[in-house]
Amino acid sequence: MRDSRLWIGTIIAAAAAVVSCNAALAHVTVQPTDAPANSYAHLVFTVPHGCNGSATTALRIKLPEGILSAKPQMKPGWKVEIKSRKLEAPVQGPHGKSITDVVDEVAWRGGPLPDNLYDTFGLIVRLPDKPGQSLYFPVVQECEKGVERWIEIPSAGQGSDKLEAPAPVVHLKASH
Ligand SMILES: [Cu+2]
Repeated sequence: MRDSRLWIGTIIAAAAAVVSCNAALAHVTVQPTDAPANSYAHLVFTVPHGCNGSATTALRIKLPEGILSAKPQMKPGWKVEIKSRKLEAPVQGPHGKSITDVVDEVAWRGGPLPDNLYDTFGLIVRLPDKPGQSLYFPVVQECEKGVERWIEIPSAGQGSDKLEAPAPVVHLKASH
């Protein structure tokens, strides 16, 4: 009894997700969703569809506070832009050197990536030493026609699954 109700709930939730996502398969997401704090992580952002059927021509990712180094993947057919910002005060980096500037935003421009194909965009980052913290990576997807903003951040106690266009998120685990 309980199982069948759960199952129906899942179907309703899935149907709602499809509607709120313009009949899309999925959102722009990041893998892994959990990673050890204070470590290097290879993040992979997946773009599963265009903007309402229109091909993707750019993916811009805003990096959250606390990431001291970031390196985007080189992708044939895409130009990479790296915008940095100055820190208010220098901080000590992982290798003991002083860091004054960090990557603020990364953008890949090119493609176009057709709506019926997917692609992935990689980023190697140094994750902050903040176990338990959730790091949100707001993403703007630009298309030949239109734009999708994956920038919603859930309020406390709310799940990302309730949002129409959630920002990809990485949860920091205790480091070993
Ligand atoms: Cu979607």
